Order: sequence, then C-alpha cells, then structure tokens
Amino acid sequence: MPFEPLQQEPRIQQRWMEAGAFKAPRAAEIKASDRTFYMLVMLPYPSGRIHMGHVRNYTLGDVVARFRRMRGDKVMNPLGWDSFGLPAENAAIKNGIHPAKWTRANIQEMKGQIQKMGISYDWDREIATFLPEYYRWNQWFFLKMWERGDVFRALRNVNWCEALGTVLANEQVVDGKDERTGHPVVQKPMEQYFFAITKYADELLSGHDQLDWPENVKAMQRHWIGKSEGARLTFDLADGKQVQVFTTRLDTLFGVTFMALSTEHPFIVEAAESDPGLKAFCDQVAAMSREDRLMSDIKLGHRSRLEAIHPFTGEKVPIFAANYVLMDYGTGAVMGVPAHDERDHAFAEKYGLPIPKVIESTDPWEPGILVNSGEFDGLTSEAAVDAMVAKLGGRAEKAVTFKLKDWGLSRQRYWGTPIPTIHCPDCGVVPEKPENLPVLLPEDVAFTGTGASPLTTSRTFLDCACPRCGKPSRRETDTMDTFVDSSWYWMRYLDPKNTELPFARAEADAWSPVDLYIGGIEHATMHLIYARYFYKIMRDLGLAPGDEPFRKLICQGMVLKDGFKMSKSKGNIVDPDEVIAKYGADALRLFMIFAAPIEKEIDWTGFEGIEGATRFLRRAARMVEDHAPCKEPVPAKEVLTAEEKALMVKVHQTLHKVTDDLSHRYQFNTLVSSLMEMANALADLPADAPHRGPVMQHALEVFTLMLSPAAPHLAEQLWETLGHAGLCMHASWPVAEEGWLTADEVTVVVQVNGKVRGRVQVPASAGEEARREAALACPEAQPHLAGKTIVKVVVPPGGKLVSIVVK
Ligand code: ANZ
Ligand code: ZN
Repeated sequence: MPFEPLQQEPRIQQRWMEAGAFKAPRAAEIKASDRTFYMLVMLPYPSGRIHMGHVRNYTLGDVVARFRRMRGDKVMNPLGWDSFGLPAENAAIKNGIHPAKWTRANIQEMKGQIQKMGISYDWDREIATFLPEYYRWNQWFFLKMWERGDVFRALRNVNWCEALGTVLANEQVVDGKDERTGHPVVQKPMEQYFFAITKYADELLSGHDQLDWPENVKAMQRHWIGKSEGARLTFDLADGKQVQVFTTRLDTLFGVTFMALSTEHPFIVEAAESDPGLKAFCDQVAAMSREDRLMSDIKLGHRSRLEAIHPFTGEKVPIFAANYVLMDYGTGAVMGVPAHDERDHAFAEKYGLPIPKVIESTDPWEPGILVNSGEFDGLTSEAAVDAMVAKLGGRAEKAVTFKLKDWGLSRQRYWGTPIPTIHCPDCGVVPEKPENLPVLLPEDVAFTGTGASPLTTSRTFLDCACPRCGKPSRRETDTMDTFVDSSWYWMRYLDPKNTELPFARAEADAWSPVDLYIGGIEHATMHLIYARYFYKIMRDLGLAPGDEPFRKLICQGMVLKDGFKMSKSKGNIVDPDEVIAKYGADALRLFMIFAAPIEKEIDWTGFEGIEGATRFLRRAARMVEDHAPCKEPVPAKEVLTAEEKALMVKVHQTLHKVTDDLSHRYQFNTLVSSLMEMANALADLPADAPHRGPVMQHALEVFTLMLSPAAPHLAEQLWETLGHAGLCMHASWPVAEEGWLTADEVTVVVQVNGKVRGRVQVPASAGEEARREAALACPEAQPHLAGKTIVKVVVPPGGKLVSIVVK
C-alpha cells in the first residue's frame, strides 16, 4: 500500500479504538515486576480550537508514551480540560451562551481534533474541571485544609478591576491595567480567602534537589519564593511606641538617616488621621498598582511627625511614609541607609537627607569592612551582624523573609468552583458540611458583564441554613482561582470515577510521581509552584506518596511564524486541522518532532517542512511495498556479504542511538534524522544481494518499529504489509544486538592522483600497513596503476582513505 494518510489514518485509529490500545491499567492490574511510566502533558484550556503549541506538546508526549509502551512499561497517558475561567464567562456576556454550553461545545470540537492526531490518550480517564464530579473535590480539599488551618481569611489589598468587577493576580496586571482587556486596576482592601502556602516555602525550595528539572525553571521558582536572610530590629519611637524593621544589612545600622514605612503601616494610617498632608500622600500611593510601586524609578515619600531613636547613637531619625515600601513584605518598615542601598540613596537625594558612609568596599551596595560605626569599626559585614545582634540584646534577632505570598484564591466570578462556606449572622463564616458537597454552581444567573459576581443574582444559591446553628444564612459567592483546578488534576486521572475520595491511595502509589511532564515555560512559577504545594498537602493528608509530583520536567519551545508566536491578534495562526486535512496527522507529527530539539522554538516556514515529512513517509512506504515479506531468519554473520553486514551494522547502531535518545536524553529530532540516514542505507543494499530477503525484512521491521512512536499510523500500515497480524504499537521495541554494534569491516576509499578509483573492505582492526596493501590491490584501481611508478602512498589519520600518487 502506498502512503495514503487520508484514507489510512481513520482506519487505523478505528483499529486502535476497537483494541482499547491506549488503556492504562488500574493499580490492581499492575504486578510488582512491572515498570510503570506516567507521561503527562499540561491540560488544555478549551478555548475552541487546538493550536500548533498543543500539537507540539501532545506529539512529543505521545512519542514518549508510545515508546515506553513498546518497551514493555505500563503507561499512563491521559488528557483533560482546564475548563473554568474568564473566557467562558466573557463569551457568555458577549454571545448570550451559557458558559457550560460554550465549554462543552469547545471540548467536543477540540477532542475530535486531538483524536485525529492519533495521540494515544486513555480517554476513559478524561476529566473536565467544570463538572461537579471534579470540582466537588476542590471543595473537599478546601474543607480539609480549613480543618488543618491551611485556609484563612484576611483583609488584604487586592488588584481590583472595577470594569471586570474582579480581583486579578499580580501577573495579570501590567502597567496598572488588566493585561488582557486594558481596564484600569486599583488597590482595594478586601476580605479574602488564602491558602497558607508560605508555611511550605522552605520545603518548596529544598524540594528542588530531588527534581530533574531545567535549571532556569528552578531559578525562576527560587526567585519567586525569594528567600531572604537578615534580621529583625526594633526601634523605639520618640512617642514611646516601637516599630520593627526587616533588614538584610544590619551591619549598616550606623548609616541609618531615616526610616521608611509603608503607607498601609498602622502607625502611618494612625498618624494620617491628624495630618491631612500625609493622608493625601497615602491616598495617592493607594491609587498606584503594586507593580508601579515596585518598578517605579520615582521613590516618593512624605515626612510624618513621627521620629525613631537610633538604638546605638540615640539620635533622632525622621520617619517617612514611602511608596516603595510594601506592607506585605518583611514588616512593612525599612531602616533607610542611603549610602549603601540604591533605593534609599535615591530617596535621600530627593528629600535632602544625609548620606554617611559606614562600609568600606569596592562597590557601595556590597558588604565590606565597617567604618564610622563606633566600636564595630574594622569588622567585616558578616562579623558585624553577629556582634550587633549580641550587643542589641532582645532588640534584634536573625530572621528569614520570603517574597512568596500566601495564595489568595478568592475570585468574584461565576465560572469557577464555589467556595464551600456560609455567612451566618451569628456564627460568622462557617464551612459547609462535607456531606453537602458539591456546592453546585446555579444555572439561574444573569450575565451582565458589570458589577458584582453573577452568583449574587441567584436567590436559590444565596439562601441557605447555617451548618452550625441552622439560622437563615447567605452562601459565599466567591469562587476559587482556577489554579486550584490545575493544582491536582493529574492525580484525578488516576482514579477519575472515585466518588468517595479524590483518588485512592493505591492508585497514587502505583503511578505517582509523574515520570515526565511536558509543558510550556510560561507555567514555570505559578502552576508549577501551586501544584507542588498541593502535592505536599495531599501527602500530609495521607493521600499521596513521596514529596514531589513531577520527577522530570521538560519545557517545550514555542511554535513561531515569521519569528512571532502564533496568535489571534497577530493573525498568523496556522490551523493544525487544515494541515491534517491535507497532509494527514503523521506528516504533521513528524514535522513537529523533526523541526527542532524539544526545548527550542520551531519556526513555521510555510508548508515546506510538512512536505519534506510527507516525502520521507512516502519513501518509507515505497521501501516496504517494494519488498516481498520474508519469513526466513537472518543467516549467520559469516555467511553475509560485506554490504549485507554493513546494513546490519547500520540498523543496530541506529537502534542503539534511537533507544538511548528516547529513553534518557529525550532527543526526538535525532530520531527522525537517524531514520532518514537508515533509509539511505537500506537503499544502498544491492538488488542482487544473496540474502536480501531476510536482511531487508529485518531492517524494515526495525525501521518500522522505530518509526512507530513518531508516525504511528503509517507504521501500523507498514507492519501489516510486512506480514504481521497484531498491532505495531503493541509489538516489542527491538533490542540492539551487541554483535552488530561495531562494524568488523570498514570501507576504505582508494584515490589515484586525487581521483576516487575504487573502494575496498578491510577488517576494522586493520592497521596502516594493511590498509595500504589492500588499496594497492584494489581491482578497480589496477588500470590506473598499470605501467606507472608509484611515487607515494598516503594513509591520512582515520584510515578511511588511501591516496596513491603515481607518475
Ligand atoms: C537596610 C539596608 C541597608 C537594606 C542596605 C539593604 C541594603 P531583599 O533582599 O529583597 O529581602 N526592605 C525590607 N522590607 C521592605 C519592604 N516591606 N518594602 C521594601 N523594601 C523593604 O531586601 C531586603 C531589604 O529591602 C531590607 O534590607 C530593607 O532594606 C528592604 F545597605 O535594610 B535593607
Ligand atoms: Zn450559625
């Protein structure tokens, strides 16, 4: 059969379906001697259509899953839908379609597209986070965490977008605007639910040691967690109060010329009540976004009437309210050391404060030796910290601070998991009873697109009885951040129909941790930190083994067009469906694998790449078609001709390399180039080779098996043509035979006066002298040597060539 993907691919997909070929076993079906492999890709958001980024991610994952199955592993390769979130709600506002309907339609569409690609997902394990059978477990986790004290409520400044009526995450805010819609964002204090993720900050850092992850992802996480070691120091104020600062540079204490407090610091808030100028300044800062406060070059301040007393010199130190001091970092108060801190320096210059130098060092911002610091002069910065802590007695202690914030999970939106709590006029905020889960999202809501959450418009939802005292109460209308959904989804695949627990411990023991997770680098911090955090919660609840969920992580590069990310706004999208409709899935898969190493970007350069892949697949089909299936085994080595042996060596060397590339190095692009080289070697076998039948059969079988993870449809077709009844994807991955890994003969090219005149076979072990003799005896070279005088014979290093000079 020739390469006819459009006819053959649906037929082969049907065969796979009927054979239940992608099914992963349950824990009980796995024997102690079995090896398991959990292959995970980041679950898609059902936006409507799959894009090339999905195609690349899923193809790469599928190559690994299919390879591992053929190697005899029990393989888990699932997919689901990250299906809560704003776009569905925005679509509802815009088109008047209920988010559930929009989401279902999109899932159906995208699932069809993914199935056409022949990705070997176990669809019996499919999950969708918007379904009650999934999100009830978000609520279940919330209640468990509430019991453990891992959930708390607090008044915190949030990024409030008035137009959307919702709180935004810091990374959704760019230049004081919602990154997506451009609506302005302001700071507003609100009562929020938080997960106490900072309790796990240290473990989230130390856990990196056991992870085979890209170094840059670990670095991004380290930066995000932002561990800072320093000291807390208490200053007395002139009015008798005390204020605490966090500093990483206690050694600079003698250089303090001012103190800066956050505009939200309680002392500033209090002082502002009787100081209109200060009040106006605080209001001005409140209107700035967090980003602006952090990034802004302009350090703004306002001097309050408060003063601190320097603990060593007893001098009075003015206290400012400043925009660059954040309330939620450290203690919300900073000792200002203009000579040695850049921000303090800018601030002091602006407000005309003294800038005394107290550290001698090549770089003013770096530690060094103390000067102008009384009895501490001459000490190194490091020694000075210890000496000062000792001298300051109870006033100072070493302390650690993290940039990581507790995870605010409240969203004032409809399309998310309802937070399972109730507001009782007597009992306050009360958790829902576990037996009442799930708290269902109501259907009778209005999507106006303005103001408060649509949930506040549903009476059936709002009215409830207090779980504690039974009084008429109001149900919580906040829904959960959708990052909650994706923080444990891969565990639900293991037991997707469980109605007692999110998943059974036995399933977790059988499959966890994930062996390989492939996804985009854009998830390096939030998703991959929240998921690690949730895994530790699951561990602490006794649900899951080990400490870390994803043993190995690979971040695949983007698919670009004309150097840009494909996106709707750029109008440069190439629709995978169109490519498949024209060229078939195998060609697209092969292109995705071949185009670049997994971590690198792919540039979509028109259809040339796909056509190249098509030509190769066509050639592979022709090779098999031209060969008559042969049942004879490959004869013993001694019997084979030099060319036959050379092909056998090529086959096994390729197999060895490909096996290694797929199992450890995750080099997929070289899989394709190796297959291409091997195809050339197959073409070189002479038509009249005496053992062509069995040698060719062997070579084509190995070729087909190696092709199978990348172009699985064509591989099935070739496997049939080669005379096999079973599925190629169920055949065993071949083993590279030791005896064929090293060539025992090599070819030496013979040149006479610079022209190639022939080739000779010599034992691989042949030395320089033996090669020279073999070359001089080369039959094709004889006519060019006859009657001439040999001037010299050169054998350059490597010995693959012998150059004869005659006169
Ligand atoms: C005095 C000092 C002198 C400082 C010096 C630095 C250099 P990292 O490394 O990021 O943790 N700081 C403390 N709390 C702050 C807050 N809430 N908002 C803004 N800045 C704050 O930085 C810690 C340093 O950042 C602290 O050490 C403090 O300034 C400032 F030569 O104290 B330092
Ligand atoms: Zn009550």
